[in-house]
Amino acid sequence: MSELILHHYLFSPFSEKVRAMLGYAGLSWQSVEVREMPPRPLLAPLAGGYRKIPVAQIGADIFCDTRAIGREIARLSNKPELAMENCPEEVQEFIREVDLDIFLACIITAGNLTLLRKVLKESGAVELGKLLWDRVRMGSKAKVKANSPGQMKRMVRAHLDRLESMLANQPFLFGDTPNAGDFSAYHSLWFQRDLAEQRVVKGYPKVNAWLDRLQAFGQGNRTEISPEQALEIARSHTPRAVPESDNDAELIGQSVSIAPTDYGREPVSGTLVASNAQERIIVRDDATVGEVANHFPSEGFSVRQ
Ligand SMILES: N[C@@H](CCC(=O)N[C@@H](CS)C(=O)NCC(=O)O)C(=O)O
Repeated sequence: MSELILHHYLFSPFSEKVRAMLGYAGLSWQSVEVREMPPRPLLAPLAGGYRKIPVAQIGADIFCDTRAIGREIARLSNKPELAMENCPEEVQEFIREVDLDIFLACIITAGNLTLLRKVLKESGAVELGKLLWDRVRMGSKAKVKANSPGQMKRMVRAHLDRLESMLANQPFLFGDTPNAGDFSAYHSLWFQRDLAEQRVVKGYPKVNAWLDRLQAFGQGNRTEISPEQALEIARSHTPRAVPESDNDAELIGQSVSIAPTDYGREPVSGTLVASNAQERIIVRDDATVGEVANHFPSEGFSVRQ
């Protein structure tokens, strides 16, 4: 069993990205299911204010954002292609686009009765109402490029056309085996095809076969644990040694806040202990779990003293 604990929920596309990576990586992992929106009082001591899901935990180290999580899965499984920075620049550029603009276009245009019914069945009417309100509020505070519904539908179709041609002569987007780019493109289309059961993906046979191929890897070997157990694991560990820093020299050892720059921009505060091209790490002393380290990708996050 790897020590990786994933804090996630069923309907979260980015959680599905990580579950699929864990399947490809063939890892055993521990699962803590969380609510679809804050407050999440049993995750807060670990996430420290970061509101996005999923979050991964290894002992007292907490990985915020699927890029930071992908790097850990790559390390644990010895599959370097799951870490974005190990992929060619062309793939990294593709990931930047599909993990934000294409993701938002897929999610927003997927909304339909089928999806609402599924969330209603899973969570009940009150939670569904709160969830819709939460997402409207989160959207109103976001700093992302606004596209009209018509533009977003065209973006989804153009994206599907592009994937269909990328898959013309190969089983995965960039060759014979998947890499981080495949998983970044996978989760938004899983939401469209498998959750919302939107028909648009059905018109793309190669994309459908590729989604099936990724799903055939499974989701690794999952064991449920309680949020209290995850907290106890953090409490009984100390953060691991940090890597060399070659960025933010003036901020190392200082009290800083780190926040995503796009949406869900709630900051996490702590002492900056490492900063390099891939990640920034802060250490926090939490009243419930003691010292924990939060890892964030350097790209897509801002740091403030
Ligand atoms: N860049 C983030 C995006 C994560 C994200 O947008 N997650 C969505 C769920 S799929 C989220 O946090 N929604 C708000 C929430 O669940 O509170 C990552 O790669 O992890």
